[in-house]
Amino acid sequence: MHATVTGNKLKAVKDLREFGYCVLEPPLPPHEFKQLRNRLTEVAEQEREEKTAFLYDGGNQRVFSLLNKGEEFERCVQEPSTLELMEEVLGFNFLLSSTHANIAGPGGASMNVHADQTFARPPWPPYALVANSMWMLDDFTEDNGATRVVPRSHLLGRQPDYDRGEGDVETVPVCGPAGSVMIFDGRLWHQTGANATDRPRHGILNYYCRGYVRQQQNFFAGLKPEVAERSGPMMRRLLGFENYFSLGLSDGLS
Ligand SMILES: O=C(O)CCC(=O)C(=O)O
Repeated sequence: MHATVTGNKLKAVKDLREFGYCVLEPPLPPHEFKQLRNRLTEVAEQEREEKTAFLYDGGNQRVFSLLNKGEEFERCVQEPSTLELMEEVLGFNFLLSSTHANIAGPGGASMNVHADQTFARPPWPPYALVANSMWMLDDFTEDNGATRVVPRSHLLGRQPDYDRGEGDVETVPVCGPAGSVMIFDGRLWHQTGANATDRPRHGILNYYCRGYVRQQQNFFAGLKPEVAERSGPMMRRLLGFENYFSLGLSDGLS
């Protein structure tokens, strides 16, 4: 049994707990989704043309620091239905850890199986420290490199042990129509699939963490000032400009 695409929050929460991931029906209206996808493909192409693109694994491309690259991405990281599910996994006042795109290009290889909380030394606590979301900007299929997961592996509470052959564990592709979003627990074992088609598979990874975990991206150092300046209360909270209990204070004040 695997998680299936759903528009029902209760089922999504149940899938997250049971399988370590859930797949949401497209949360954005079509015109907003189109803007998001267009902007990502435009930025990715520009970085390839300018020779600043981060290319790897025989055809794949990462596009980092999306918040500096278009307001479409600011809206995406704040999409309410995905944030509601993040709160289920990460609790009160979680943060945005990073946002970037992973494009599985034609001929791109699959990635090592891993969980996303590598920074945490074992033993892991019996809950996720981080959680990720994969925004499917194209139909995700087994052939074009849909993210592959090991359902229920979040319950193991550890990284795969390559010395015990767990790098070759069986994974299943998480497929969905363009616009769908997979939310997954930071302990879930997963990998990018190999893209055997002649078209790129575009995905955006909005990655979040508990309010007391260090963010992957240092927004205080790297965010364009105008993005911070125009951000509303939710964005400021996600970026880490608010306190979390006694953490993140300024001159002892929240
Ligand atoms: O692109 C994907 O399908 C997954 C990417 C991933 O696992 C990662 O970036 O850590």
